[in-house]
Amino acid sequence: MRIVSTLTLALLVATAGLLGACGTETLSPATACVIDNDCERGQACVDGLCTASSAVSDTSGSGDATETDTAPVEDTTPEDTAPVDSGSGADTTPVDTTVEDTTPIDTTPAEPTWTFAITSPVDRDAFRTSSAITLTGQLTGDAIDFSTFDIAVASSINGSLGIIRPDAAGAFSLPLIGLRPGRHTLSVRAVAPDSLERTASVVFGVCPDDSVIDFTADLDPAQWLVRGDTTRDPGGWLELTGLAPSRAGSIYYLGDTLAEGDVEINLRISTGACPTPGPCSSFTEGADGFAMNIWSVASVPELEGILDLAANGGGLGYGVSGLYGDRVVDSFHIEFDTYYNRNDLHTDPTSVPHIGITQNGDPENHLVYYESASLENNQWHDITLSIQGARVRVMYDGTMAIDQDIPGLSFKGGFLGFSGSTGYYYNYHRIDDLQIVQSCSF
Ligand SMILES: [Ca+2]
Ligand SMILES: [Ca+2]
Ligand SMILES: [Ca+2]
Repeated sequence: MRIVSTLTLALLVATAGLLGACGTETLSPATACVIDNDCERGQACVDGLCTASSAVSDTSGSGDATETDTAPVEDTTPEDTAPVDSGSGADTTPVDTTVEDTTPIDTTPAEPTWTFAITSPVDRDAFRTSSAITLTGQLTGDAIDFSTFDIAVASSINGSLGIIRPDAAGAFSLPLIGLRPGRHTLSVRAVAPDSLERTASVVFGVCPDDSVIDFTADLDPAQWLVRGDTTRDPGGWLELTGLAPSRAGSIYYLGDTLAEGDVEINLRISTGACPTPGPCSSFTEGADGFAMNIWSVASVPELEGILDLAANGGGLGYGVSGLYGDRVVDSFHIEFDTYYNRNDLHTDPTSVPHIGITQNGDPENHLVYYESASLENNQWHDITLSIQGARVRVMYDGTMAIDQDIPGLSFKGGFLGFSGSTGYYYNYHRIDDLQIVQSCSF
């Protein structure tokens, strides 16, 4: 039985035809009314009787209609539900389940209120296996004590690298020890005490260290081509000439050739008049100097053919072109020249001992040079040669001695070795700790 509106007036009996005009409901007596609120939902008070509102203007009394709409809906709900519940229990179960299923959709996973970032390494960094590599990062969030967070670090190559804790302000760091060579994806997972977590990753490379040849062992004839007066000194370095006039010698590494393109080569050099490298009181005019040469030739016999032609003395064991010959060859030279040639076959650009860059077997054409009076002091000097495209850099005892583009330079690689010579004047000419650094980039 439908509940009649609260305003109770005398019931008037209406005709069945009038009820039909009221619309959607089953037959029931028309209700007397004064205002719309006296009527049921969907009805309006017309001429003292509740009448279906579709029969009257929708625009009338919208504020009132809202109230009348709301109340009956609440009223009718239990009435509609009750018969279903009582009629068939089996039917009600799926109805309830459907409603409950929709509830979990609202519980989306909670997002941490904090963030974090890896600050080092950065993507595409490249390291050597001997490099000190440290992971650093920072958690960020308002008024959060991060000291109880866990930071789990793992590498795609090494696996787990440990779990650390940041400081209260969220900073964390972890030395990455023992990373194996290769391309590492470092995954970092930050987990809060409430188990909410975030992850970040960085990709970088680790290259194997390039071995240093320290000449402590006897030279393997299969690995080294040794010519002239060059020997391995029992002290553990190469001696190119020995302390005597008119000497010449060279040594070339046959184990591998240098690739075309960028390269870095480290070595130590020493030239002077004392038999033991280091401080030397007997400083006199010495000569001539030595050079590191890289010849772009296809075979050892071809290399030997060039060396057969190479001029000694002022030619430092590599002069085959220009004033020293007509051999056409692609080669790169860095010379450590301690004798000022002038009005000889060629004239040096300076009277001071110098580090010079030349190419193609021509000792006269100094593309760039650096004067160094200390070059001949018998002490060890650290040399780093770096070629990147046409850019040539030479570090001399940690000082940037040469840093210059050489127009047209295109390093072709090839057989690497050293040559030295003496003349009327002479010196020891020593090489040690040779390291050829392969490119490392990711
Ligand atoms: Ca050594
Ligand atoms: Ca020179
Ligand atoms: Ca010279």
